[in-house]
Amino acid sequence: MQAGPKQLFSEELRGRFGEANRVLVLTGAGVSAESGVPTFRGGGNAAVWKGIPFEVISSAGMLERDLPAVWEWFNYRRGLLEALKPNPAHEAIARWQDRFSDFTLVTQNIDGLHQAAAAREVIELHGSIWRARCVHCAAHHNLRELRIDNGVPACFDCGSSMRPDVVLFGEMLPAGAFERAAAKAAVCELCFVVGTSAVVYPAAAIPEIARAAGAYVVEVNPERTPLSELCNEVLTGSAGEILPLLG
Ligand code: BV8
Ligand code: ZN
Repeated sequence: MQAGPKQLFSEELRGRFGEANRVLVLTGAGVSAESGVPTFRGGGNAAVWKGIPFEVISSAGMLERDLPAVWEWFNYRRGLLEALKPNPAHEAIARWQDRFSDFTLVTQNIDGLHQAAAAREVIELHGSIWRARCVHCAAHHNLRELRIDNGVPACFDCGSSMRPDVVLFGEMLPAGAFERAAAKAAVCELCFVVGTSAVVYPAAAIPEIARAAGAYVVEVNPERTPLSELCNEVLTGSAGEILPLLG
């Protein structure tokens, strides 16, 4: 049944939102959709770039085979992001960090839009498109300051190739990132899963951990996902419209 905005949330969710201390939000590409960032899945679309499916171009294997092509793909996406701004969903989530005494924001996104909306602490499970790192030494470089439009940049410190500081398919997540998110999921009272198709692991395990530990899990997405069944409540619609209504 289609509910108007007033009935969109259950009384149960309103009550829990008003009383919770420990809240965790997991976001995916859909939270940035209303800023103009293309999603990867959903809406029947599968992202393809120059004929290459994104799960291939964004993979550890491609990095080994063709690092210049991987840079070209991320330069293209960084170029699209440059002009984009956070939307009301990012802004609502940033407000929540001051509303709840123990608030954790975990994102699969690499776009930096949560930080642009003034989110202070973000667990970035898949890295950031705004950083490069050296394949050899520990050096990291800020790509907001350093323009890289062509070719493979060399590390300032050791001269080796740099790569985008993102987690590609087949790569491990940054040390400790999943563990920190999982630990918070295991103790949160309320867990929001916003704008993710919930098919990429281990990120999709975060709400599963929360649910198994007894949290109230709420999905915000215009489409159903493999996670929908497990959720206590599914809010069907766009994040930019729904989240500001909560608070
Ligand atoms: C790893 C960065 C260990 C790069 C990305 C089975 C079990 C466990 C793992 C696997 C498995 N099979 C395969 C794996 C491995 C693989 C995986 O999960 N594959 C899946 C696809 C089956 N995982 C990995 O490789 C991970 N590493 O497992 O390490 C290991 C390593 C080596 C050897 C052994 C073990 C690393 C995964 C990291 C991938 N990196 N990003 C880049 O961006 O190019 S993934 C990519 O998908 C995105 O960046 C994003 O981070 C991620 C998830 O996508 P979503 O955010 O969910 O976005 P999506 O487009 O899918 O969905 C958008 C949703 O928004 C839709 O539901 C839509 O309806 C909704 N929406 C639209 N508009 C709105 C909206 N919602 C709200 N409001 C709106 N307005
Ligand atoms: Zn180096």
